[in-house]
Amino acid sequence: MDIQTTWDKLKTDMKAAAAELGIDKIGIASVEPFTELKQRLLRHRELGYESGFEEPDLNKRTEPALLFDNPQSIIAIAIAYPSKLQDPPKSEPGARRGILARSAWGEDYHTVLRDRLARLEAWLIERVPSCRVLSMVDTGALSDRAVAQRAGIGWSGSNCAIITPEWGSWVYLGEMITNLPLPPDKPVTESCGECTACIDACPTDALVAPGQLNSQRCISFVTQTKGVVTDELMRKIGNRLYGCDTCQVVCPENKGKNWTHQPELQPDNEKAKPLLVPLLTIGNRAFKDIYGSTSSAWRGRKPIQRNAIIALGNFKDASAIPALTGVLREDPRFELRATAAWSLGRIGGDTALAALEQALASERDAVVQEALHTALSSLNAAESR
Ligand code: B12
Ligand code: SF4
Ligand code: SF4
Repeated sequence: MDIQTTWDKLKTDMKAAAAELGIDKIGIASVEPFTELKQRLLRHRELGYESGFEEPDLNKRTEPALLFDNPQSIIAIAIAYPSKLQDPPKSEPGARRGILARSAWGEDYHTVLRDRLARLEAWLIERVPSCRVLSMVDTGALSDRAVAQRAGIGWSGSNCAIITPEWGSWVYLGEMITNLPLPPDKPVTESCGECTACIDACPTDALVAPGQLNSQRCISFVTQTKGVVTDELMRKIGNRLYGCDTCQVVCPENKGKNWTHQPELQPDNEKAKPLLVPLLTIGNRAFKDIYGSTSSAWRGRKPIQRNAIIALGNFKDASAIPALTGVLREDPRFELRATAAWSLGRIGGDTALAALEQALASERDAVVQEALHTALSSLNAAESR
């Protein structure tokens, strides 16, 4: 067998072994620098569209040779995840619930993909003992989507997601740079065509053009921040506690697609759609016990608690007033007190008004004082109308 045939055969065998390794799709990308992506990332930065969660070094992001000695190919993988809850609990008056994005259902996908990449590495080393690899998922320097696109995993959708012809966009992505000269795959030829459903459905117009996201306006990003959110964005967060799936839910390529075969990724309804009020007072330890194994915990409990407060305001459910008043009086974190003031103002009514006035008498933090004044003036204006 000539050398080329050897690597072709290894690639074919590896793809045939994918399912047994727990991997849903494998593609091979070349290690050429991602030159166009670099220009794109530069422009993205200039426009202020970055989230701040990306690797800041654009050379490292786009040149595999800076990350690995003498790279020869990149193996990209995709793992499909569920998009539907079975018999989800209802969100009802007096028992309102929030929702975690699908990417936070089940066990943390970083753990699951690292496990699959480790299995693939063992499989490769068994066949090629001199094989070297560098694996990454999400937190690595490379753009997982750009690698997946080049490797033929899927196309880059107008909602920014990699959309696979087989699994839709409900896939997590990971990759390994290797010293094996595996022949590259071709990018897929499908595209979004004339569709604009995701751009039309985005609640904040964060998709400023097809495939171009202003992260600062993306609800997924906002739910992962720790500070006080603007009135406009709080209203648009709805009851999302972590992440946002709207631009994928509306995508026709995802219609009817719900993947239940990856055991670790299956959701627990009570975690995916939790009651809001208990989240307001959850302690650090309990939070870690419940959410520590999911991908929603990486920023700690504060963003999720803040989002739970926002959700209660958006539901305008008066039964949440005592719990929100408790936050306003007792929570040591000013961001949560300011958000509780907003929520009480949004719910309105005499009890909420009294709680806001009482808090103003003792509040010492300037940000919370301002939130209290804003909430009170909007309530007073509503009353005099
Ligand atoms: C930072 C980040 C975010 C930020 C910014 C997202 C963004 N769109 O840039 C925030 C917090 C908002 C976010 C949200 C989400 N994220 Co995120 N995120 C990342 C991270 C760490 C880096 C992304 C990045 O560099 N963005 C900068 C943009 C400019 O580059 P890019 O998207 O990587 O590359 C594409 C563009 O440059 C484009 N492009 C290049 N040239 C050109 C030219 C033209 C003309 C056009 C139109 C496009 C184009 O094509 C590239 C490939 O698609 C990656 C992991 C990683 N290391 O790559 C995960 C990742 C992209 N996230 C992921 C997920 C699942 C999500 C959410 C769905 C989570 C949720 N449910 O809330 C949302 C989706 C939001 C959205 N519509 O994109 C997955 C995506 C899986 C998939 N099927 O695509 C990734 C790959 C993590 C993983 N390993 O699975 N995320
Ligand atoms: S994740 Fe939500 S906010 Fe972000 S682009 Fe998609 S629909 Fe818009
Ligand atoms: S909703 Fe339409 S435009 Fe958006 S990603 Fe899906 S197919 Fe593409």
